[in-house]
Amino acid sequence: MSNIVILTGAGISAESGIETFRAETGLWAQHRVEDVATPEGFGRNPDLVVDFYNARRASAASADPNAAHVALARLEAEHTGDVLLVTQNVDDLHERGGSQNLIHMHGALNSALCAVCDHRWPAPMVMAAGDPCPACAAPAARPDIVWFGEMPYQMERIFEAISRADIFAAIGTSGNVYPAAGFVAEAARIGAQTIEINLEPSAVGSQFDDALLGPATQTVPDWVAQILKG
Ligand code: BJW
Repeated sequence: MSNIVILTGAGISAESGIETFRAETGLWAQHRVEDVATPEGFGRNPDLVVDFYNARRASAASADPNAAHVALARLEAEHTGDVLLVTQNVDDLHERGGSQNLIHMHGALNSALCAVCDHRWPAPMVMAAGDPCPACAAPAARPDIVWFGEMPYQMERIFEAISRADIFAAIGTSGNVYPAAGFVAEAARIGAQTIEINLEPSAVGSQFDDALLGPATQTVPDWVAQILKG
């Protein structure tokens, strides 16, 4: 009975039509990171940041989970050990694909956060900067997203799961953003088998034991079938 921790990134949602960040024509080629994905950018121009996430929320709502999302839900349902899915993605395609044991370490588009009292509530499709918080009434609504310089969510729970992992897989992530890019080193340190599933080797690709290269909608169902066969 093996315990599995899976890290996913933008590449798993690419074939659902959601843009990745670091592709040649990806989100970071269209927007300055400092403007839309830092607390300082939000402080300077909250409308710009809220509009960026409103557009991404609309894009996610019109996308459907693909065969890779569904395969990971099947793994969670059928595998006899623990399966924890840690996603850097802010879309909800894993949930809609059927995954339940899931951590959104970089936040979620469908959640709003009060910058004053930390209350969370379901984000409307179109947020406005300065929407009032339903708990404390401060005009301080912000997207519930982890920007650069902020602490990713549920790190203790993630590292605890990695400390018990027999298998660690990273799917569709470029290995450029920490602490997520450091999970493979931690998993290797405790002796887990590590595998990278991606179109091409990532920035930390050399740290994995194995690689499965190709589009996630093909490689992930194949990998899941192999694990479930035992
Ligand atoms: C396919 C495919 C297909 C495509 N099939 N594959 C040095 C060490 C440690 C930390 C730092 C450091 N220097 C600076 C830092 C801090 C900083 C950081 O990492 N900066 C780097 C730029 C160096 N990190 C932070 O600030 C984080 N907080 C933090 O560190 O707090 C302190 C702390 C330390 C230690 C422990 C705990 C806490 C916060 C990071 C927040 C990231 N935020 C963003 C934006 C917000 C969310 C959003 O708007 O969606 O999150 S940045 C962006 O990058 C987004 C993503 O989640 C993240 C990762 O991107 P991802 O998913 O990898 O996408 P891409 O586009 O890069 O790659 C796609 C991949 O898919 C590619 O490999 C393709 O090949 C592949 N692919 N099609 C299979 N069909």
